[in-house]
Amino acid sequence: MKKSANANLFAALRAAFPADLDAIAVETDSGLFYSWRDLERASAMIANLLDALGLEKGARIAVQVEKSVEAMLLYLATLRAGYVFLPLNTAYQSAEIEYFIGNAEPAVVVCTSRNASWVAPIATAAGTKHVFTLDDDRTGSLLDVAARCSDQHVPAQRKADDMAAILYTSGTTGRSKGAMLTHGNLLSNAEVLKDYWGWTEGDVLIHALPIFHVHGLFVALHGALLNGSKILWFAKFDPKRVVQKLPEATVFMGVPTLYVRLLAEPGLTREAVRNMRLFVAGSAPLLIETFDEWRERTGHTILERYGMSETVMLTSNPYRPEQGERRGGTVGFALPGVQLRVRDDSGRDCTTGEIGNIEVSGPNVFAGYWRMPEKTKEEFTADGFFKTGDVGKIDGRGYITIVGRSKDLIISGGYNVYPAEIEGYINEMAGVAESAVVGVPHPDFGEVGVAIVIPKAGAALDGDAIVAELKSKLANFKIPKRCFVVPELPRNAMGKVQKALLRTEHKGLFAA
Ligand code: MLC
Ligand code: AMP
Repeated sequence: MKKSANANLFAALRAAFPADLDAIAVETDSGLFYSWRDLERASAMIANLLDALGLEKGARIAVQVEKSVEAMLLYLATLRAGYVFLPLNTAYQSAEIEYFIGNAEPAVVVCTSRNASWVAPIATAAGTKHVFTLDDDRTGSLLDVAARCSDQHVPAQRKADDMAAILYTSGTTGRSKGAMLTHGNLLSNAEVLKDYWGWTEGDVLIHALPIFHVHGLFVALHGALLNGSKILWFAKFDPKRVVQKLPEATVFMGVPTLYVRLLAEPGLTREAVRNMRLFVAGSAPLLIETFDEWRERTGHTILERYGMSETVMLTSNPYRPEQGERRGGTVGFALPGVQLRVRDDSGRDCTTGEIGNIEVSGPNVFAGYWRMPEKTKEEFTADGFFKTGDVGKIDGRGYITIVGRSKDLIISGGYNVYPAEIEGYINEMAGVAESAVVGVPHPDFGEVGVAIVIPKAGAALDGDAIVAELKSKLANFKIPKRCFVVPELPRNAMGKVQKALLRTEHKGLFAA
């Protein structure tokens, strides 16, 4: 009987490596060079390490490490061996990590040696059998053990609907949920983007995003790998150094904050971008001012696209002029294979230009939330569309504009911050009666959180002290940039806090 083709995403990425395996695949900002052969061999060695652990199918490999090529190789190795990659933001602190590890029950946890003293006990308590360290200077127990493994490995046979990764996201409500993405979700999206964005021979990608979220881990990385393209790798986004490397690159991807910071660099000139083919922005709304200024400065029109952890990429402005112009303030058209509709709260399709809830379906849409069948059910319509929690409209030419969110979410520098989570922490503090966290405009991060706190009768609270206490508990990007202590919050007739009024009151706090 004919064996069915292997739908393992790694197999597809590997098949796209160039014939010359000694060509440079990755050049890092610290001066290291990795050939395609290096990627092939090192991912095989780590995959063999994982295989030797005798893990069960579907085992999760949770990873909280600094960005490095070795961390990327661990991702590739996890796919290759057929396990499930679970990336965690390096900013997460112990309470956050405890939740993710407790919920996902990973078989393997990989952390930095600096954090091992507190991550390892959390992992052990959750039943994790194997804890490794991996640092961003090519050291750690993971590499020590992998160095003794074979550099030959046949990718595990996987079906398109087998799970490849879990990304934690708060979705529309409540505690973080693990979005289960399959090999098929990721590969179908990567293939569509390869074609839609015109990836071509000779492309070189500047990779300056973190690799624990969709944008850096999937969109940017898969884009380059599936095209056999060289990557100029930045462990951390540094606008000056990115500008210096622009002449060697053709493709750049960033959240809007990266574009704002690049525009502040005098070195960003038409000459610097002379070889560039494509600038992609997404993960948060790109201000029209940034879009316009970029075009004026560089002669390039940023291509804005829209996606989510649960769906990878959903829409994109056109790449080819014959498909239409790239329109600032819009996220373009639904990608090929994606069905996107806008409906009102009663489920009626909105008319052209009418604002409603964005719902989507397609091969890119995730398999559900990890161990939360009820939640998963709630987030899908009866006819199988995923409710994004984003609110938008479609114009007469089919361009989609996101006008807001029905989910109470702040997007700060491309990271999601859930007010309910921050409010929960503030409300537990001594002397606090109640709090509200709202997003306000910020010139660098696009939007940042501001906390408004009511004290209990007789309690004396200090906003700065509240911020300081939050810093000891939560990832830094979630910390409200300001905290006000006030006697009361504005409420409607039902007693519900009117966050819109708070947003209006504080919208000028960080005016540029
Ligand atoms: C850092 N800080 C932030 C922040 N990042 N504050 C608010 N929002 C953020 N995003 C704060 C820190 O708390 C710290 O404050 C100070 O800035 C310096 O920290 P840093 O780590 O040195 O910051 P920096 O390196 O400048 O980081 C900024 C950044 C980073 C923009 C480079 O946030 C980033 O890489 N963002 C990209 C996120 C991303 O990849 N999103 C994609 C999600 S996928 P203090 O007070 O402690 O000093 C997705 C789907 C899709 O959304 O469609 O793509
Ligand atoms: P995440 O859960 O981190 O994947 O974030 C997904 C959310 O980011 C989406 O639901 C949108 O609210 C937002 N988002 C992504 N891209 C864009 C964009 N181009 N414009 C506006 N919002 C965006």
